[in-house]
Amino acid sequence: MSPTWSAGRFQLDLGRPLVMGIVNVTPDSFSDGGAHADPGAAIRHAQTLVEAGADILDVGGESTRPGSLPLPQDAEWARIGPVLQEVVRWGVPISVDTYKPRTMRLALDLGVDIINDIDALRMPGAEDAVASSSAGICLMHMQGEPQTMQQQPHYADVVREVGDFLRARADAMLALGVPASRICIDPGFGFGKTLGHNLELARHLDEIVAHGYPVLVGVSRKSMIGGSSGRPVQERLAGSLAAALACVAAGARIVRVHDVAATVDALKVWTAVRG
Ligand code: HH2
Repeated sequence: MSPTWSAGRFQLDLGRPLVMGIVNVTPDSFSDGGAHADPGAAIRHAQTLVEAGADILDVGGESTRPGSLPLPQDAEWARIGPVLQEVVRWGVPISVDTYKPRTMRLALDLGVDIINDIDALRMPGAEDAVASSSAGICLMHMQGEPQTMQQQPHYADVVREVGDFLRARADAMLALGVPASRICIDPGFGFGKTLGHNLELARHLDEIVAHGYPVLVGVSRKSMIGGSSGRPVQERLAGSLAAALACVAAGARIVRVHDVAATVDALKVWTAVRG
């Protein structure tokens, strides 16, 4: 039987890798800031991602790129609330990319299926906001916080430390009564990590997979793609596909991407070749 991820209204079959399409309702995201900043544009973009084959939509209202400042909760909600209200009716699993407990609660009240938290539910009130729901939970590793995380990332053993952190955060959720079937983990590529750390994590992703939770990865257009290919942010599609496939080959089950159509094609071919 293939593994599944319990996510609100959905039992997501992880027998094939799933594509999570990014909907950034932001003026300043690192690769598509301003492209879908108003609700109408974001909803149209979300529609194109669904048509391109996205299995999940991940809606976010705050850029957490290196150096970014936190956004007040009400401003975040003003951006994403109208978008969520519409997309939640489409019959597609909806994820919300937030670390703010109040945003989590409002989104869950609207019926979203997944809380995707770059802070792994560490903000006071975040665990409680999601524990009693039925939402899927993505726990991501980040060293430090976005404003300063790239200044001096440091690890003695990045793979072990990231794995231990994710394990501890998952254990904390289990202790609150959250079933393991709702939890997925993410090493957090680019969040408090040098190029060397990111590559080390990608190379040893099987050790994160071995913790037993579905693994989600977000490598799309990130600096590790630029660092390995020498390409600027708008020319990182080929590199992003290569990294996504390498992660899937190592056992990642969900890839969070900007370029859904190309990723869906790449995964279809990869799956067909693999047999
Ligand atoms: N990366 C970003 C945001 N959210 N969530 C998970 N689970 N994993 C990731 O790797 C991840 C994430 C950053 O990418 P993006 O949303 O495109 O950029 P920005 O933060 O500038 O909006």
